[in-house]
Amino acid sequence: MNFRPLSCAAFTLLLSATAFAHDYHAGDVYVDHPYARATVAGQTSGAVYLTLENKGKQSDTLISAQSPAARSVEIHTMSMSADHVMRMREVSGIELKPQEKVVMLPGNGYHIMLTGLKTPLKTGDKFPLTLTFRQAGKIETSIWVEDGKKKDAGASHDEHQHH
Ligand SMILES: [Cu+2]
Repeated sequence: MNFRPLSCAAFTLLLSATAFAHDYHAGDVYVDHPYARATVAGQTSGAVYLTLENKGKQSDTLISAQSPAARSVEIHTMSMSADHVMRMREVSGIELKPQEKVVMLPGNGYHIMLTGLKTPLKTGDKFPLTLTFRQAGKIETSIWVEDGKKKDAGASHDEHQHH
């Protein structure tokens, strides 16, 4: 098969032509594939994962996020504590150095926490989320809800953390 890489602009054009735009940017800051996991019955909070990339020459920082889908939206980081429990805490922002890329993944590291969901997140739903960067300003994204049961790395308890 002959695969020719598309330029970013061509790719975005292709995507928007099919109403599939799932890559956003403001200035030099790019947001790719933002999604949330579907919630289960009784769950009133959720998490959004996305890829942030700074293609510029100056640092920028994600300082906040807002969504009409939740009562509050915070930037969290999650890590294994000394007693082998995954804990998350709020951070004041995510700094992106020039050319730095941050990939949020379920199970570890950063995520965007939605607290007080107004409706459950169902697979296939979409909802708006606005990201605010110190330099680049606001980026409006559409979050796609994906199947929370889908298997991925880090979602299950990690045995090799014991040492
Ligand atoms: Cu969290």
